[in-house]
Amino acid sequence: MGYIGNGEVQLGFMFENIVSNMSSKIYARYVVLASYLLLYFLAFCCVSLAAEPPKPIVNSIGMKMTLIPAGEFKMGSGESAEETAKFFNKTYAEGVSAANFEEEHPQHRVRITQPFYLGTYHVTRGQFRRFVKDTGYKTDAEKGEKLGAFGWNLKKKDLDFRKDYSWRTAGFAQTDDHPVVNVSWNDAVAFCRWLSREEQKTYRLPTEAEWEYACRAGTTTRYCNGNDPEKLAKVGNVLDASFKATTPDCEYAIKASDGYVFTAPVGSFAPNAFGVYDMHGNVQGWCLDWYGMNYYSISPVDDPKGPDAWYARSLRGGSWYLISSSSRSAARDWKSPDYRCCIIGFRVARIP
Ligand SMILES: [Ca+2]
Repeated sequence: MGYIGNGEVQLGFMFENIVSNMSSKIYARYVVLASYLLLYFLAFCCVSLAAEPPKPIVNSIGMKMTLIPAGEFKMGSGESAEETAKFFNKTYAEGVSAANFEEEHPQHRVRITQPFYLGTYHVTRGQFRRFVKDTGYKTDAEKGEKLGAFGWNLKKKDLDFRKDYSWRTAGFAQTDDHPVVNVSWNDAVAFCRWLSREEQKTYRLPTEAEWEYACRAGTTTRYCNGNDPEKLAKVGNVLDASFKATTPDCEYAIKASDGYVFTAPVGSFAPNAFGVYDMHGNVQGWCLDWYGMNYYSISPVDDPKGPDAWYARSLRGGSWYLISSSSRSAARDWKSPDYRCCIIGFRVARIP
């Protein structure tokens, strides 16, 4: 309609123009709305993909292994040793000093350069039994001059070293789905060697850096689910109200209940963002490294493996028996490679 001059035609033109403009605006709104919906859909897909960790693979002995992507993180505590001591003394009367936490400093950049598989759960008694049955292996608790391990003494209501304690019996009930305990670092390494032979793959203990990276799963807080120790009961089996109910003298337990006094079957709690379970509590896990008190000051950025030698190996993760400051992502511990206790187990890493 290019003609202007006739009123009727002009009105018609105006009407058509208005309708055309309205149609264009409505059309434009639909286009904008559709674009938004598409963007929301794409964003939802991306978030879903990001939030959904890859499904674990299952190895030849039925052990689930979760792929941990390569990446970078800050290793060590984000709060000062003094702040950590102050918080846990004030909240749980833990009676710890800042010196207990200095080895988590300085917080430093670490890069895990290659993806690796990590046991989705701790190695279970059932899996360890298979290794023993297949090889006739005797653990450190079952051989040598000093037989035995630290198990639970029901009368004393405390840990006790006894000759008859080993991975087979720890002084409390365990099924084959519970994490194996009373295994030394030597025993854990023997298990990895056996599994490597069986599958012609490289199985080993995770390094401390790999452990903390997998535990944090992108978080920078005390625990993989925040800073509040009371929320530990959602992600792990720690020193809690269930324990305190049987041992009223225990002053340090969190007030929340995780439902377990001793060990829990593996995978009983919520996983972290990588899809790994029980990184806080249940049992401490052996790491590959020799322990280094001052190692964080000299640690390389790429794939740190700990000092060349010391007399103790690294432990991570806290346990059903330890105070909640010990279950933090940054918390470090160590014991000699032949040490065995009913609060210590392990999980394995596999090089893809
Ligand atoms: Ca507990």
